[in-house]
Amino acid sequence: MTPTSNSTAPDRPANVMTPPTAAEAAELDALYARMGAENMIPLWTEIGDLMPQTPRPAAVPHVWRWSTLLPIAEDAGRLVPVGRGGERRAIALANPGLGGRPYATPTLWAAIQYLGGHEVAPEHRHSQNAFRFVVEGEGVWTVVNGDPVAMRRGDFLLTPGWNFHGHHNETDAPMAWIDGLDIPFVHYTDTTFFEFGIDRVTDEATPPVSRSERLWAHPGLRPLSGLDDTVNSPIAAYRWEHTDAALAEQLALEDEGQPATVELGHAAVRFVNPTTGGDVMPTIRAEFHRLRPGASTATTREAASSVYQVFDGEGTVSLGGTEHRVGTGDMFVVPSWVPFTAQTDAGLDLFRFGDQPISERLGLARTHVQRP
Ligand code: GTQ
Ligand code: FE2
Repeated sequence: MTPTSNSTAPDRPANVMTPPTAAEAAELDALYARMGAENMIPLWTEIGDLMPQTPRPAAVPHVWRWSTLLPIAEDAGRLVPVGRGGERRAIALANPGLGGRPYATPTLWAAIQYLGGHEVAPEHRHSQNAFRFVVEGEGVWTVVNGDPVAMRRGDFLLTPGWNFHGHHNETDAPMAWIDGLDIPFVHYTDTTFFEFGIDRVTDEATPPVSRSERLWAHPGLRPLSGLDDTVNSPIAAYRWEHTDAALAEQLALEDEGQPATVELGHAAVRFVNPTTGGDVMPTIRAEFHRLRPGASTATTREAASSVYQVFDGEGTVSLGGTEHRVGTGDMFVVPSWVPFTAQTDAGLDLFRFGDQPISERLGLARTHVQRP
């Protein structure tokens, strides 16, 4: 390994050095050979890659169309059984910059999961935090720690780490949804544990509302039996009717001249843990954004990565300066520090999740907002 001067640090000034003599060059080569033999690497050959002035993600912006994702999931539904071993018929969105790993970003897994009529995905538990988001369909109950949670369009459902969970489809019709997990982060930190549960789900009842929601999902009301803060939100399902109403009211208040939106024509909410007011889980942030017809967002860069799914409407997103038309179900990735803008003529509802809680908790968060 012979370093060429500054080849990995193009944005730094070149070191001013007198060129080595032939004898010094030979000594240097020998020194680098010794380092290599002793499993040592000098900082000065690596610094441009390890410590650039701003993030240089390997992950790239990328769009996956729902019209591509769903038929592939449907064919997997015909050809691939779901059950113990493979555990889930989930197909990951693999970022083309991440070397063929099933990772949407360096920290986040995003997948489409498919469960045919009357199929059961058996219970298991793992360290990884997970959520589900439903862009269309219903009829599956996810059973989290023995609590059956109905899944319907627009719902955001939590499966925090180490809770047993399985899914069962009570209808004749198949259902697809998206999963988000911190699989890459947990893999990188070597903190993964996994256990099988029973081969079906512990409670096959199909209540419209989970026990968790009956206890926790009343606005502003905390049960006195639950006064200890928990790192994960105790709310198993954030229902679409609440999300939709919250967004609609922000825009209605804006129409009435009240300050309510995050920027003009842009309503937004964050899903939060009611015990802390912070993010729903320690590694994953989730939000819902609504742009009214004709609205556009500021251009934002964050030292964190995000995945979006269009829930409704149509619009144009700009990812690192490249524009993409997106519509219902389409998914896209915004890697760290890539400028992101959204604009819509028809109106656009966006579900978004990201790893911001990690950088924020560790003091690494940075955001740059540029208004036109
Ligand atoms: O539904 O339990 O997409 O464990 C990846 C891992 C879904 C799940 C995924 C999982 C699950
Ligand atoms: Fe799981």
